[in-house]
Amino acid sequence: MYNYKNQVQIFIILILISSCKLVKNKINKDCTEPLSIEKGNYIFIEAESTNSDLKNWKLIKKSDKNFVFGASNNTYIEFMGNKPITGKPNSPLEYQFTAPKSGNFKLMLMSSKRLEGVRNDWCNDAFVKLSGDFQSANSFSKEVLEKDIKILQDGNDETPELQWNWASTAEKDRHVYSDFIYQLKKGEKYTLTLSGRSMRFSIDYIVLHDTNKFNDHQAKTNLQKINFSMGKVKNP
Ligand SMILES: [Ca+2]
Ligand SMILES: [Ca+2]
Repeated sequence: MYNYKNQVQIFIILILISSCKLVKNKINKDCTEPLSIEKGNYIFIEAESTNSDLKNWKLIKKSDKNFVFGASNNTYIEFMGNKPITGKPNSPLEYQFTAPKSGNFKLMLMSSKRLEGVRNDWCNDAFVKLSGDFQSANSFSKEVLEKDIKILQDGNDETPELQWNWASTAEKDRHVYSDFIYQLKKGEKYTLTLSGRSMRFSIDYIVLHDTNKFNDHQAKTNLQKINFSMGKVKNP
């Protein structure tokens, strides 16, 4: 009798496991099919996957005391040079990528700030520049986009610390805000350079999305779904 009950329990557990798997696969399918990275609507780069010397950027992993939960690949980089308020471009990191198709692509960073008691608008920015055969698709000239421009968290002082938030706002002149949109050519190689500005600013991944395909809100929502479905971001 005891053995029989055990067998029934095992059977029920097996059914539960297999049904969970079905549900999981279905969710993955729903999330990835209409918005796959392969279709070339996104260029996705882990911030930690650079061949450059990290210098003042620190690699942060799950075992680190200050790890901010939810990072893609469970790894990200935190800038530890300059000061929490600001500084000159420091510790440049290079990322090479090939445009999957011709079109206008907008740059966004998944980012986090660690204030340790300083003001809300500190620890929240970096610098970016792009080189290669591109044209500007926003208000900046190509020459401006080829030099370091400050990129800060969307919402500036309103974003909560120790959480992942988008950074896609450009600030070239004080309090004049724009974004980073590049007109890329299919098959061309580009180099994006990310440099530190304020201390304790972290970057998890870099993404460029096709602006003709998605607006900002759609791109942001889709990307978070893709990350979960591909297992890049782990649940607690
Ligand atoms: Ca700032
Ligand atoms: Ca990452």
